[in-house]
Amino acid sequence: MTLVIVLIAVAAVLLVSGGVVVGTRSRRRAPALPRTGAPRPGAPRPPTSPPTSPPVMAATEPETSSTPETQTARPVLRDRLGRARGLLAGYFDQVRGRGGIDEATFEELEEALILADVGVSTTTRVLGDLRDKLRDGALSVTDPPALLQALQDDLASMFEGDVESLAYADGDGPTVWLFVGVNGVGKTTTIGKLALRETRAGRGVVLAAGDTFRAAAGEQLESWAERAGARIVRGSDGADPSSVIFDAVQHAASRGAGLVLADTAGRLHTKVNLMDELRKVRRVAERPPGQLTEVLLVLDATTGQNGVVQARQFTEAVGVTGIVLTKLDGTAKGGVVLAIRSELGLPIKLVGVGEGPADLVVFDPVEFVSALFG
Ligand SMILES: Nc1nc2c(ncn2[C@@H]2O[C@H](COP(=O)(O)OP(=O)(O)O)[C@@H](O)[C@H]2O)c(=O)[nH]1
Ligand SMILES: [Mg+2]
Repeated sequence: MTLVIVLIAVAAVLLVSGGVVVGTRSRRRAPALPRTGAPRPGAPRPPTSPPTSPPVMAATEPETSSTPETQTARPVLRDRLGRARGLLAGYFDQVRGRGGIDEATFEELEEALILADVGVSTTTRVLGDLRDKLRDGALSVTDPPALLQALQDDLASMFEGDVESLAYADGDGPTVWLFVGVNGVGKTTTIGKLALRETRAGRGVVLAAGDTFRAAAGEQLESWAERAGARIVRGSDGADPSSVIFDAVQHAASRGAGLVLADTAGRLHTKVNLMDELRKVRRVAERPPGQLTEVLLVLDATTGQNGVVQARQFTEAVGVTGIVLTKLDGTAKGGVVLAIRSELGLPIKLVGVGEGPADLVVFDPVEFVSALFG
């Protein structure tokens, strides 16, 4: 009799877990389950069991206490772009100080934009257009401040038509946002900040710890899950990243969580392997019930033009829907935003301007360009 009761109890525990390796870092903690290797997505799987207990909604409740995480004041872009503005300000002051507009004015502007990492081809094109407009009368300005204003308007207009908001799926399945990018650019941090934003908006969020290459990556994501009150699905170190993402989607679907934020590794043994792995991850993330609506390439603004090269590689491999540009607070090379937009045609969806939980802002081109111009 005792043996029968024990067997029933064990079966109940297995049903509740559904075979998914889950940790929840809500303030009201759900029972932690041991971490094991996750099965590969191709392997035969038991049917997903319906939850036999009410979903743990504590993980997705918006927070009400006054913890540092609840300090949501949006950082002022102008303050955070101090370095980039500082670089340009010297040049712009010089331009403003001139009596009129001549070839030297354009040379100064060219030098400033290239130093700010706008890139040679974008700089040449933008200044070329401005020169043409002046020559054929489409633009009639005679004083340097008006020329600077025209340049500012032209730069902001490069972003016209961009869809900057992140897309949610229409149907029932959980929305999946996949984050890709090389090591150290800020993928995990960005996911953490977004998890906080989305749980606060009332969404059920599941984080998929798809960077199984480094043990620390999973732990880092776990601490963000804890801050955000999101759930997390992890595999064992070195596990197949696709299987972790597969399990996270299943877990979200079975718990009725609307959003999966999928982390990935930025480095494997060779670059070819990474791109192959990411293609596979993408295929798995697209499988129903998951609905992949965003593949976000995270780029570190401090690496400047190198970001343009990375963006080409990732776009060819996995099809990127938008860019998250991080560390704009720490660089004078903020102009790389313009190079990325004009050379790749990809929308910049979010920018990171610090390491804190609120330091992620929706990209606003007009605000951005005017912050650069002083
Ligand atoms: N200053 C600054 N640091 C950032 C930003 N985003 C990420 N970081 C830092 O960059 C480092 C690498 O971030 P991480 O998320 O681990 O990168 P990952 O390897 O792509 O996942 C960490 O020290 C982060 O705190 C940002 O917008 N500004
Ligand atoms: Mg990471």
